[in-house]
Amino acid sequence: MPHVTPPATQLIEALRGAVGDAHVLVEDDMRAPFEIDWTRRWSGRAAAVVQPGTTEAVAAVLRACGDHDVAVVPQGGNTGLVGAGVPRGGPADGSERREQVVLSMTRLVGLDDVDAASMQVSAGAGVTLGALQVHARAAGLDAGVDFGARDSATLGALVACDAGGIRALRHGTVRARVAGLEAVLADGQVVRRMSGLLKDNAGYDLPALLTGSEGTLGVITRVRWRLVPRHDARALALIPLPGLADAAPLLRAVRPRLASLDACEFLTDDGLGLVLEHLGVPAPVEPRAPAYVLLEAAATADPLPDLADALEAAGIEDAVIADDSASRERLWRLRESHTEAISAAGVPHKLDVGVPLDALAPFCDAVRDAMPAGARTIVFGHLGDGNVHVNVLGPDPADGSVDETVLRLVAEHGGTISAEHGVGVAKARFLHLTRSDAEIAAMGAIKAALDPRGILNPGAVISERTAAG
Ligand code: 2HG
Ligand code: ZN
Repeated sequence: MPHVTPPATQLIEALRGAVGDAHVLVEDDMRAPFEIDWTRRWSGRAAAVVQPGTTEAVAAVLRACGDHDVAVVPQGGNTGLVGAGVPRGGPADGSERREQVVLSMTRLVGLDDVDAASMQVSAGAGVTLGALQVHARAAGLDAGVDFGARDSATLGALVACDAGGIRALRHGTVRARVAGLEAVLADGQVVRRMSGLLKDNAGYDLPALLTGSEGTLGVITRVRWRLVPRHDARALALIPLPGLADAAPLLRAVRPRLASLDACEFLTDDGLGLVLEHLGVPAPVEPRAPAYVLLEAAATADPLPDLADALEAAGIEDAVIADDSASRERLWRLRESHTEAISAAGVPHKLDVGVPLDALAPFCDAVRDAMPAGARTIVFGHLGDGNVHVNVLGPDPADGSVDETVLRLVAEHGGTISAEHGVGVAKARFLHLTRSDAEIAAMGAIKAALDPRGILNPGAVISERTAAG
């Protein structure tokens, strides 16, 4: 009888041919860290994890997966929170049940010299945000994007989900940082626009299309990153407020008077309490208040006088001011540890949403009121962007009604179901709540044109199954 190689073995052999034996992980314990997300809410089984070291190897992986009709899940630092970077776990997420391969991009770490004249740099998709920041600062510039997971999150993934973070109110989301991209399409073709020309309107803007496409239209391999001026002089204020409703008027009063405003975040005492307990540190202010705003100003010269003037004009009398780096870090740690403190308390329902600034407080109240008895609802986020992180502890993580209730409230308040983490598989079936049928149909047409076999990150962003109504 002739010997027939089983399809799974053929796939593994093809992948080994594409990236080299050492970079195809097939053993359970080797694959495991790539198969579950940070929240522990999303997980699934992959036939293999492949770690290409070049763009050509990425192209070879996509061709091999296409030949074997295997789905490809691109992954960066695996810090995503919407299930877009780990294999699909089961039919509940609406994805097709076929073999999946995790395409880990962390070996693509080339980082070119900074071009000071254009204020740009070319970087591999696997470079971490933290490494880019260090590199840019050494050249007297900065990355223009920052958030807590900076030392794990990778640039390709940041672009793929159009990440936001704490500096978006000044510099925009990652989209504003993209001067060009290199990416591999589903059929293995490489598209490259890395010249960084500021003015280049020759044809459709493919980098713009791929930005925020969450690995469903192509795999980003390199990024031409637009840097920003470096501002070393910083001053931070933590402002206690009687309620969240006071946060929007505060921002409105401060913003026109403070050109150096670099970050504007909000938190509530529920979240702060959890963080203080988790870190075992004292409260930054006594008496505690129901809500807080963190305002940071950054410039080349000390921005503290401007910050103080702006606060005075806004009628703020009590604020904790941090103008040296140790006290600034202490305050920022209280904000940035929210995710970790919440995760230590359980597996949360986690919804990254955006609402117009004036709707932020009423939306947060409505969410709290709508959650089941016994639920612990923690809201915090980026005030300047109307970006709310809703975290709900208590209800079963598999209970989809919590997510649906929150997202319907988002729609009622004129917002978006995804602000900076992406739609992923977590919210694909709710896309229609804040995107019209015409928009979803156009997205589907683009997806079908660029990935006709549907091998790229199936189940993310667009789903066949949508929530009723
Ligand atoms: C943040 O702003 C992150 O800290 C994470 O976007 C938000 O954990 C979250 O809900
Ligand atoms: Zn955030």
